[in-house]
Amino acid sequence: MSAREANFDGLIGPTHNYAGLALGNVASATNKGAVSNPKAAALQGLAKAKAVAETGLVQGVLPPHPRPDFRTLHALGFRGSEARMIEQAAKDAPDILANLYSASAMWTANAATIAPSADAADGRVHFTPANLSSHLHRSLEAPQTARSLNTIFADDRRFAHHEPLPAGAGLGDEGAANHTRLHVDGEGAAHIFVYGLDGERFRARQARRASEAVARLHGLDAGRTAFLPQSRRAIDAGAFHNDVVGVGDGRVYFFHEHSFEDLDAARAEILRIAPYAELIMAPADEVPLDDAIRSYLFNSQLLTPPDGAKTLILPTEAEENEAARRFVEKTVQADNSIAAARYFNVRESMRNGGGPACLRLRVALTEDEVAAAHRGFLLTDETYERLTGWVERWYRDRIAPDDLADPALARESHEAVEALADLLGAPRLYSA
Ligand code: SUG
Repeated sequence: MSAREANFDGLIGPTHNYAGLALGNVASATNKGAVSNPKAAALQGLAKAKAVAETGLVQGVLPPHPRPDFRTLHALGFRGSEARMIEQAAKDAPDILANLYSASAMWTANAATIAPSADAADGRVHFTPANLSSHLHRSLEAPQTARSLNTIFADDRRFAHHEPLPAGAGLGDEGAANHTRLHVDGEGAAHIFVYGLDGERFRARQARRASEAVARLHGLDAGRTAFLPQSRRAIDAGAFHNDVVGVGDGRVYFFHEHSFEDLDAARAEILRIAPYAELIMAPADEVPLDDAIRSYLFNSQLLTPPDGAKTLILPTEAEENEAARRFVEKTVQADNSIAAARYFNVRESMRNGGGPACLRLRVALTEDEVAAAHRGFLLTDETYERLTGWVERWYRDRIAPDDLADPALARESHEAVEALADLLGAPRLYSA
């Protein structure tokens, strides 16, 4: 039975804010201290997910994580009532508190790496949550990500869940954002893992050894798996994950000329493991690397809806950038597999460096596997209405940096996710 791509979007959490936590992420640094709008953020994300669902593709959501993370506050020695812990952390370690408040679990392209059942040696869908060890705020995500994935994909005859890799400098794993699967019917799928090389300004976040471990765990065919270095230049320009400079779907890989350290070697390697690959490259003289990163042109979703018209789902920032917009127009008109482009406003997430592709985790599933997934997490018209109602009920429309010291924000954010667990039909989601 052939698998179809399902997208699980991160439901943006009620504490979404701009704390400038991510090194090498230009948008995060630029917007540090700005006032966020969590309500708008969540509604923007849901509207994008709904539009994808309406193309006929299976669409799900991954829930926000409880924030602030009281377990970690406790582990760091803060004691007393929750209000007291917040007050103390705001005074003694506001930087730590900001990390514990981050809604970064929204960027589910970093939640895990997935292998569809057709590609895994044991015929199950494999999941490895990312350890996200490069940043404190992101390293806190793995336990809840594992809980959420286990809740949604519970049937162990069909779904195999691995532990996140051990955290450490040589094993940083940032999940599917650095992994692309290419395939055509009747041929084995190819897996491209892109790892980072430290630049002069910024350090790499994805380690080669981590990608290799994930490929081993998932039982991928070594003859159809490639490990390619991302260019230092791209990392230094702000491409902290490879999905900022490239995206693939089916036979197509759409990428920037400066995304790989060695372009010719990368091209040859992709064509070796996927001889059918259609490589669509943006030359730097048409789209300078800085424009590609500022506009998030490549942080688009490349979708094949049931009608077959391969479509780019881009952020409005790419429409506003002349070089990016022109290249999109040219690509859609050219004789290639990309047939259409649509722009979406996910500006609140973009201001923290997360575009349409960051907000979704792709899980290719057969119909039986979709049927075995927890229904509550699939986005139907009904769940969309309930989720937007939940956001309207619980979310603030502004969070300024000082608000993180407000125990009321901590309390209402926790109450919100507890209510969500019930709404999704998974009351043990945060405790299982
Ligand atoms: O890890 N931003 C995220 C953005 C992740 C985007 N994901 C992909 N490219 N797949 C990050 O850099 C900013 C949070 C803050 O600054 O508060 C942040 O973590």
